[in-house]
Amino acid sequence: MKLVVGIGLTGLSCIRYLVARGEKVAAIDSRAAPPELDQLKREFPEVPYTVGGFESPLWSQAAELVVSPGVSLQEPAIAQCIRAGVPAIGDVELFARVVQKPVIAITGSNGKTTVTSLVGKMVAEAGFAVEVCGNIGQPVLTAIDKPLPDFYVAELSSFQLETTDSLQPLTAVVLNVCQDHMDRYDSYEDYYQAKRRVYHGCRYPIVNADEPEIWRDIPFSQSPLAFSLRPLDSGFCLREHNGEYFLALGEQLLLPVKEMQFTQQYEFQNALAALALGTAAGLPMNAMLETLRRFSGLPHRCQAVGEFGGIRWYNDSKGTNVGATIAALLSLGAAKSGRLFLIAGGDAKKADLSSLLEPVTRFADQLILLGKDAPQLQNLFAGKLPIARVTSMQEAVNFAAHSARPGDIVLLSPACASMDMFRNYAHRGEVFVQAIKDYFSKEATR
Ligand code: UMA
Repeated sequence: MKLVVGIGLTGLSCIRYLVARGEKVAAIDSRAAPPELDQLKREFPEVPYTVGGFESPLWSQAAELVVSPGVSLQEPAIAQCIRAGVPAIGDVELFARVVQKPVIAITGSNGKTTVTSLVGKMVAEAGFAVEVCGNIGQPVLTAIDKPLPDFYVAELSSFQLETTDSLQPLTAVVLNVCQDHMDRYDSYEDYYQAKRRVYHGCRYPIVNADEPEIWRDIPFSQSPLAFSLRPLDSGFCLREHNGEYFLALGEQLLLPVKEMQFTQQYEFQNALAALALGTAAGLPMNAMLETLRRFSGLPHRCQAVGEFGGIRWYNDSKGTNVGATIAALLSLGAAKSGRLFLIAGGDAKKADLSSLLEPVTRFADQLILLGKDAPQLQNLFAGKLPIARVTSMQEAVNFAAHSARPGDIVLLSPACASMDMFRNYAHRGEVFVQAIKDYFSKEATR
């Protein structure tokens, strides 16, 4: 019997996939009410399951574990099975074993959803059929049961890569690495090594020339194609010409950055990485550049909510780690004229938050803290800038709306995961936007 660990999006997709192929399956989840339990009961009443803990006789009956990304392989029950010789794989490994079309694989600490989405659009613009899948939201095993595309574009998290051995992507990238998920890894090195697994068996590796420590010692079979924010002799880069910045391939200027809706360095990095991946996949340059001209970014990623009460509000709920929040601060902070109010906090996933100190004190004028790790942030910034502690998003927005003046900016960029207070980062972003609207609609009727 195959034991599917986790009854969320991934777990359900694994059960569907395995049952359809005649496998004997059981499921387990430590949560009392995992999100897809009702669906599991409706669709597969014959599948045995345990919820509300990992105590179960199912472990001893398992010939293989299929572990969801949200569950650590170090869970004692799982570790014990692995020690007893029971293989533990993930949904991406099942996908990798049967996938019939080239996979473009994207990982990194930040920007991976944007790059995945961009490359998906480039493939479509070039006239090919594409399935965009993985960490971005559609499980890979849901994608594999759809009509066969020409390419799969897969966003892969370090958790998914940990349980994957046979992927062999056509082209793959680790965009960048900063501290994240330290609640799941024993060290930064372990996290880093998990990310690098994306290059296993990869035909055309794409590398970030500005972070050579990620890939320098990997014995690639093909020399990698690089991207960089500095000029490169070959590879995709940012180049200045007559006072204007261009995306370029070596010396060849491709696109003035002003023709894109991207304005920030980290966004240019995403554009360059997408060009490199698309080139490795054989996409025509024109289609890729046209996609870059049109792409207007993703929701919850430093997204302008609008101007309310003369204050500009930004939703960067997807800023779930330190690197993302620093990028948001650099981008908005550098251009600000008034003050910047930063709403932060949530589950810091045991990350070292100290690298926030310099950019936050440089760009933010007021901190508004909420969530599980607000005390940790408060300790870090005590005496450095004014801090307000709140217990809900509405309270955070009310405080900002009361204290900010026309011309100021309010940025939600938590540097933390959302699950301590919200379903996910999208839910947190929606609650933020709704709280702004509620506050200002009440103001209007006053
Ligand atoms: N959980 C338990 N006990 C269990 C199983 C899960 O407590 O027995 C908890 C986990 O700790 C986690 C949550 O439940 O907090 C969800 O875990 P899951 O593995 O069931 O998640 P899925 O619903 O299958 O969603 C996963 C990805 N989530 C995670 O890796 C946490 C989704 O990425 C992804 O879109 C989906 O598979 C399809 O591939 C989301 C995410 O937050 C966006 N990813 C992290 C990130 O981007 O930082 C890695």
